[in-house]
Amino acid sequence: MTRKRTFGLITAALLTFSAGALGDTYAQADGGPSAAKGPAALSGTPAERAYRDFKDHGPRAKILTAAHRAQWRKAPENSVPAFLAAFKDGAEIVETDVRSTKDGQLVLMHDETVDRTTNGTGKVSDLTLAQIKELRLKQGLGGAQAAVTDERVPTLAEIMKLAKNRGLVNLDKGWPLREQMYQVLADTGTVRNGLFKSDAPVDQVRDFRRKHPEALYMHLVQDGNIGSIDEFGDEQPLGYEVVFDSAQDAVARKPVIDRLRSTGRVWVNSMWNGLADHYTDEASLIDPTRGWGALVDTFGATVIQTDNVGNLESWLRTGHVPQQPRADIRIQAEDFARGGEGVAYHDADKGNRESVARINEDVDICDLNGAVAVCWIRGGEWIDYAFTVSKSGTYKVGARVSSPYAPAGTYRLSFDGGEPDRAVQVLNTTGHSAFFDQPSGVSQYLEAGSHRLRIHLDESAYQNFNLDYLDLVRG
Ligand SMILES: [Ca+2]
Ligand SMILES: [Ca+2]
Ligand SMILES: [Ca+2]
Repeated sequence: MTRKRTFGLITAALLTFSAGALGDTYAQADGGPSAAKGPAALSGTPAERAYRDFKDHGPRAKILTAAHRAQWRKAPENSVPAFLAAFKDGAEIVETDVRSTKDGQLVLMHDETVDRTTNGTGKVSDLTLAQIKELRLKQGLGGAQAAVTDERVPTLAEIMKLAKNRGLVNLDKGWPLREQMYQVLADTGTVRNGLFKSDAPVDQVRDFRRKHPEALYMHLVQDGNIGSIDEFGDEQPLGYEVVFDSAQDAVARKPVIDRLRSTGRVWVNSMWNGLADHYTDEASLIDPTRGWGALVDTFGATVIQTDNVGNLESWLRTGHVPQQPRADIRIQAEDFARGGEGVAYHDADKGNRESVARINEDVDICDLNGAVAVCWIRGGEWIDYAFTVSKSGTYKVGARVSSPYAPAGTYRLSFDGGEPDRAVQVLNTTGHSAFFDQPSGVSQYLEAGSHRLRIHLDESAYQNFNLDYLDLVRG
């Protein structure tokens, strides 16, 4: 059973066997790993369907995808192409951040300053719209060494027009500007596309909602303001964004989640550790039951906010997270060969700095929001991997890496004790937790059987990246 986009009578018939009430978990009785997708509302634009789906919180409500700061894996965060890509990749909701310029115009910018994400500097509130429009956005999540693109900072009005037929926009950071935001939605005919959110005092929220009953509103709740659920009384919001740094938090307990689900959507965030304990995107890529599966089955999530729209959508539709790109052989960086220092690896400093795995060995292994990776990579180090080839052939090698630096590092590969191949430059990915697959350009013919691969970190090069895994793809 898929979780998303279920069509047709056969699906509808199967769903009649689904559990109507919440049992011990939120799983439905369809044999699938988790809650099934209800039949999607098929009529209207994607935005109209998202609007109806968001207001549906029944036991068969479709699980919705929210793209955090838009699809920044394909375009700068909070940029026009990142919004287009997020909706195209299947997100029903795109989360964004609204701020006011010096001359009172609403623009999309996560940080208080433009420093991280653009080629400019200064506070948004100290710059006019014209000045901000002069700036260019940086790739991905930005950062000091990220490449500058041709994209510009969008206004809220520009993005709402873009979203009008495509989906919902979650307006984060903008609560103090709510009246002005509402006016932009009214002016652009997109009141049904804007999803307001805050953790403001309940009285303040109630005033806003009574004044604008058409506005979609979701409340952010964690243990510190759990009392707001009672305070809303019979004027419950359409959903709650539930934040719990530990599964032991009161707000994450089943009676609370059951109650929230009975009145609206339960929105949970999987971008990094601490938003929903350790149930993250990266953990989901290793095993969905360590992330999204648990969020749905144990914590009642009916909206998941993610930095991995493509993989979440795939999991919701098929129950699987695809290998991207497809790999014939995947060698996890932390699964290095046995034998210790000087035999299986050379590491620059004694001890395993983060000790996430192989704690008695010197190769440094980190948990980067759920990704288990070799970290603290330094020039002169090398690591061996033993692996088995089942089909002889020529294999192309790629690596899943992360780094906020440019250059990020240089490595060479050698097979079975041979000479190291060409130097491969690791490219900036705009964050330590922003992993991307990067081809190495190295191809190697390998006979079926056992092999050994060594990654050499050039002594003379700047080395500051993290290695999740190496992929071998047969050509
Ligand atoms: Ca070490
Ligand atoms: Ca090291
Ligand atoms: Ca790994």
